[in-house]
Amino acid sequence: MFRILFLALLASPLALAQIYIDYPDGSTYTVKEHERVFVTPADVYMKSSYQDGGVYFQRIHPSTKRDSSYVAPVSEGYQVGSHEWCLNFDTASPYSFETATWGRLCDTNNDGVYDKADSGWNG
Ligand SMILES: [Ca+2]
Repeated sequence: MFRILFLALLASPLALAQIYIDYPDGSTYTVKEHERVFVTPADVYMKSSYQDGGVYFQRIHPSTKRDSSYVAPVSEGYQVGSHEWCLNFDTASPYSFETATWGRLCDTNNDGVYDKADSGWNG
């Protein structure tokens, strides 16, 4: 199980596409601006050093942050990679791991649409 941690980012914003995390339980979290996400199977600690030479490690716990409401994509219910899933996938949704999966399994000629020209088409 990977732990997802959030820390405030002090650098300037880099911009960009909205990033969100899909959890196995179906919940999601949309990463806010200035947040950093660390995904690791290991325990993570924050180190504090004191002037007297003391060093203190404080364990950072996995994030429990979730978006307030989760809306299941319309393609949910079809087996990932199936003809129906490929057809019903919302290609206008924010880029995600699912989008990458759709591109790999459905849009095999990488033209942005799933149709007869793709090798997995069986409609
Ligand atoms: Ca295609």
